[in-house]
Amino acid sequence: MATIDRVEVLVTSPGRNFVTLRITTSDGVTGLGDATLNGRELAVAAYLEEHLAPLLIGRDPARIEDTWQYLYKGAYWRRGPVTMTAIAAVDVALWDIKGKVAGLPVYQLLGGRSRDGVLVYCHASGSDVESLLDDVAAYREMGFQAIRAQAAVPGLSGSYGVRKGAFYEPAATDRPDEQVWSTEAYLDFAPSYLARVREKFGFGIHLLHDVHHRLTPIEAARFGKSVEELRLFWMEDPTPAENQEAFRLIRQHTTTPIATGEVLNSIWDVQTLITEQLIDYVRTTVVHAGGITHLRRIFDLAALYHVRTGSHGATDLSPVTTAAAVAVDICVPNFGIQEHMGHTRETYEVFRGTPRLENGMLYPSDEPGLGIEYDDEAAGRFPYDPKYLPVARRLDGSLHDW
Ligand code: KDG
Ligand code: MG
Repeated sequence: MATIDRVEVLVTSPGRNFVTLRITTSDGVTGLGDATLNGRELAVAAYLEEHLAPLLIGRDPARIEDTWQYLYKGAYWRRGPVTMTAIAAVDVALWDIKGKVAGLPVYQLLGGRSRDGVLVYCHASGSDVESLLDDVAAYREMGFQAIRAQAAVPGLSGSYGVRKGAFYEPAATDRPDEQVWSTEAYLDFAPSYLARVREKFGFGIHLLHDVHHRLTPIEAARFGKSVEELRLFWMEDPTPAENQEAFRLIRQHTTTPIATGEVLNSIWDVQTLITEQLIDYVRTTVVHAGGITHLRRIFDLAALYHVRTGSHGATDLSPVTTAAAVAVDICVPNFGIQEHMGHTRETYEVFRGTPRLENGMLYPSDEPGLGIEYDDEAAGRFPYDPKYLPVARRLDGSLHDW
């Protein structure tokens, strides 16, 4: 029997920070898992290095489920982003190894394709409505069929999702950026620019919008109602989801589809949302929700309640997560859509072999495992660069949800 011989935690910053776990077996097979938790990277790196690596040495790499249970139940302190990201990294690395040992891509181990490709949505944004419309046009030109639209609210520095430069980079050094937010200004403005996108591009594209946890349930209900005629694919994170029951109120008032879950980490965090059919899309991801093993459990529960998948896929999730996400997405019967922002050229120098993007669809690699190689030499050129996500403050100076 092969055993786990080596566990390495690799931290690099090719355009932004990534933490990667690499497990090597006594047969010399390596597996990769993403362990990136944006703005809190080193907490997961330490969890892996100090607490999980010593437990993994000598274990059978083939026992993925048992290892998952061992790390989850063995912690005693359950759930939470740091723990679930660390467990996810181990889980994904072990699936990568299993695929390489079997000589099969991971999606074949999960049951094989249920569809030809994975529909993705990209991010269009603008500092004003005209530049948002130009950006949507550019993404249409590139072949995307589903587009998230975000524009800066006039007079506010804190509009979520507006890209600066080539890549949206929500992080600053030293201290978090302090941004200004007004719910009233947003609610007055956002429906009008979404309407402009529909006017210009019609209903032939899927149109998405991320509220980014900024509204109370009743405000979210009002927003959802005001954009019903625009037939959004979804409104994302209309209200913070720690309080799952809050979504009942939104649901009672609007038929605009609801997506949530990118900051949630376990099946228990989405249990009420799913079983009461309070959402339409669950956005938990491989990296922050316990890996392939746990995410499939969430998605299977969701399938029973007509909830489809819509996994988070921002740039702060590494190409290892993209590959693992696509392996799951291509298999599960209740797939909905996959977020895909892509990465910088430097990131692709470190992580080689990402899934193929064509006409707004991602296709998994047919290499054994996940098909991603980690280039140590390239990674060494990009040392860790501490960064924080921004915070948002209301006009009176009090903190709001960013
Ligand atoms: O690190 C935080 C980002 O991943 C998040 O703000 C991105 O909301 C996001 C999205 O939908 O991509
Ligand atoms: Mg989001």
